Amino acid sequence: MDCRGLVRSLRGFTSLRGVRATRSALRRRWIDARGLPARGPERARVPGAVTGAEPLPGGGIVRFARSELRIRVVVGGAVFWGWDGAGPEPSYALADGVPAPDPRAELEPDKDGGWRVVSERVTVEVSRHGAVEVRTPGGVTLRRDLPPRWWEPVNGGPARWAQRTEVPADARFFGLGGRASGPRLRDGVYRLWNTDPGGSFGPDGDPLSITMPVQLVVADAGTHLVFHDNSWDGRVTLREGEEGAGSGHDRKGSCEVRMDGGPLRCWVIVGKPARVLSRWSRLTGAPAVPPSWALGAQHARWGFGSEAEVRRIVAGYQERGLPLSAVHLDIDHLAGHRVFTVDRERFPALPELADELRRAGVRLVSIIDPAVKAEQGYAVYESGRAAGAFVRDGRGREVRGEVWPGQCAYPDFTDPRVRQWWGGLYEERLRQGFAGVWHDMNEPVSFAPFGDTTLPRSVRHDLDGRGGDHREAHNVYALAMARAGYEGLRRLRPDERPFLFSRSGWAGMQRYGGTWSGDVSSSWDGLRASLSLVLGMGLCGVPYSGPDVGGFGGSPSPELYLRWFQLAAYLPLFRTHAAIGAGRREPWEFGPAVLEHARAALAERERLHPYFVTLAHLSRLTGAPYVRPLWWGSPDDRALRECGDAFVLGDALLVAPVLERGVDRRLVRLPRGRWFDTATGQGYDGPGQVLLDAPLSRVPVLARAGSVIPVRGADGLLELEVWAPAGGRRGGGLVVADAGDGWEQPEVERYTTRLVDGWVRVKRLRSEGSGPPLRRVRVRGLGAA
Ligand code: NBV
Repeated sequence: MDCRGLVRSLRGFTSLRGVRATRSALRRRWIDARGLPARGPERARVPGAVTGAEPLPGGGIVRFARSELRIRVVVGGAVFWGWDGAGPEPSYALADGVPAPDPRAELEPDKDGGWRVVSERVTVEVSRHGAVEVRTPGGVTLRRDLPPRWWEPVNGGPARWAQRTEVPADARFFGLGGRASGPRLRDGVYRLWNTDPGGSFGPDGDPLSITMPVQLVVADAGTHLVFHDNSWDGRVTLREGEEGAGSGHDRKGSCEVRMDGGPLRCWVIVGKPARVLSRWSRLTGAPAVPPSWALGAQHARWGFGSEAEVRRIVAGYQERGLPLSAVHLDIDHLAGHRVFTVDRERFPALPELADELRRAGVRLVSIIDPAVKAEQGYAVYESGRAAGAFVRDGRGREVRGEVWPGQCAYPDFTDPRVRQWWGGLYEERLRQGFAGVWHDMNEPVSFAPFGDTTLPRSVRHDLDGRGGDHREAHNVYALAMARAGYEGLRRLRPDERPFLFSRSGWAGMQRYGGTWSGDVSSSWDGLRASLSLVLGMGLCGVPYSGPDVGGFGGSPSPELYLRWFQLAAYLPLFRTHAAIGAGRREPWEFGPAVLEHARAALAERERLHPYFVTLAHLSRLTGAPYVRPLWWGSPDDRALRECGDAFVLGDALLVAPVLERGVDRRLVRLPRGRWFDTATGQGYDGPGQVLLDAPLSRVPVLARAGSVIPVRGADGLLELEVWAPAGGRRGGGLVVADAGDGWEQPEVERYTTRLVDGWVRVKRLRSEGSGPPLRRVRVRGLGAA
């Protein structure tokens, strides 16, 4: 662990808290020993031979000797299939139920005794023994799922299952939630069980707080997303293929998903990355658009400790003319760490402080942990108990865990009544003047010196009326908490978009907000890991995220801090944060040179604010993440698939952060097309690699020729930065102007660009009504002309 400070601050953990955590861990064991009988002997099963089929709208049911497979292509082209009678619902991931079946997709027999469903974008071929192959309309195989296997306990109980899949030899895997070792997921086993990293993690940290059975598979043959809609504990084993260098002996890539229970069902979406993400967001919900202030620079710290310290930090930004849009208060502002309370000695007048900051353009954001101190007389606990809100064991007794406030009870967010109750509690946060919330410790965590740091697996959950236990509810706990918080905020303050981001979550969490890296280590490895997390989450449909700038627990060197700052200035959530006892994170604490370079990064972030607003809205409309891997527009460029040290921000910018110590130049891989170094104006043609200067003062950022980037002009008005298109080519871009923090959906302005006789012609496509005002245009990339 790189964080001596953190260790120092947690020393208490080894004493009283340690004893209590040990007791809690023993209790967990005991509860599970009684609540979850040993599995006993199991019987293995495979589907067996095909026996018949029944067409239904969008597909049908194929029957086998020992199972059946239900296939349905839905409008928009996503394909669902489920074994053993599994349908697409109930599902925590789906936003608005199941889309209608595609009436043109039909189940038909094939010549080998199997069946297939042919649709406009994809063909699903089912073999006689239950292998399922997904092909492009041109007949190229994207994936082949071998017949699944089940292991059923002879004495009843959930069946485990395994599903092995072959993919083309050149395929690369991405996603699976937030993975620190990515963005490209190399050979290995990835667990599906949301887990608190316990204060620090680097690239080896796995699993982390957000695991999702969502993979993006990118190959020459095409890109597809596969989602195993199952929230149980599981493991995904990935093995990349190998090409036989023209010998014809390729080794295919493979993926095996093994789950401890729950349905064997999945969704597959095929197409270009942009299309795949657009369908995925239609299925699981449009990403929430953060209020526009949440796209500015934010500062957090565990351990401000007092109102005076908050004022000191804000004044530090103001005196130096550094923009700051929000300050986040961590658990140290709570009374004894109790959720929905305030420590009145340290924070005697929070609403007044919030008001004062707000007038200076700075919002307050509050941490919210799910665990409620189990203490008589504590209003939140009492009201929760009265509402029957807390999880119980199989014998009906409230289950306790150990977290910051001491012994705690855990709301069952999978119960709609509990979500309603919990959402109402946010009223207190609004009264204190908070403008947004930050959900933490919601994997959920219960401290334990051994075993799992979470609730016993046997505790009961409502699961929206179906009933079940923590084995199924664990991974969706934070998702359901986010729903409770988001819906509560919408009810309480209907005119403003909620700002919520959450450490843990699951597929669909983007409907309620974003996430952040969690406790990434203050090291160069941690810096790399933090980019991997943002890219991976974006590909799973969660576009708003960012790291703790400087890492969570340690004291970054000035250089590391600066490089982190420069990276995060181009990420959706731009927030400095640190643990109690860790080193400083204010830009002025690292010497005058770092301050000036950080100032430049902040100024650029401010200038790009309209671009971030545009990307946030486009994300809502199209599902495309703001931050995308380099292969986003050219998934067939194999070199780009390997590249995890740069990204494209929207369509227009390519950002190449410095992720290594002592570097002042770096290689940058370019996708096809012409790119301008925004610092020098020099143009380069991709695909290929260029060596660019990366002095301490900046990281390389390139603009795509022909692009239109909305920026904030010197007078604060939105203007268009237009990069000259290459001769004979057209360019263009979309702009969505900031319409405040309410629900108004601003118009999408569409621009095209063209080079005509050495002039750049920028055209706005006609819009309905009077349209937005004319925009000032600044052209770059024309050299001296
Ligand atoms: O609330 C304290 C921290 C918080 O600062 C951090 O951002 C979270 O990821 N929290 C974890 C709990 C303590 C972890 C050691």
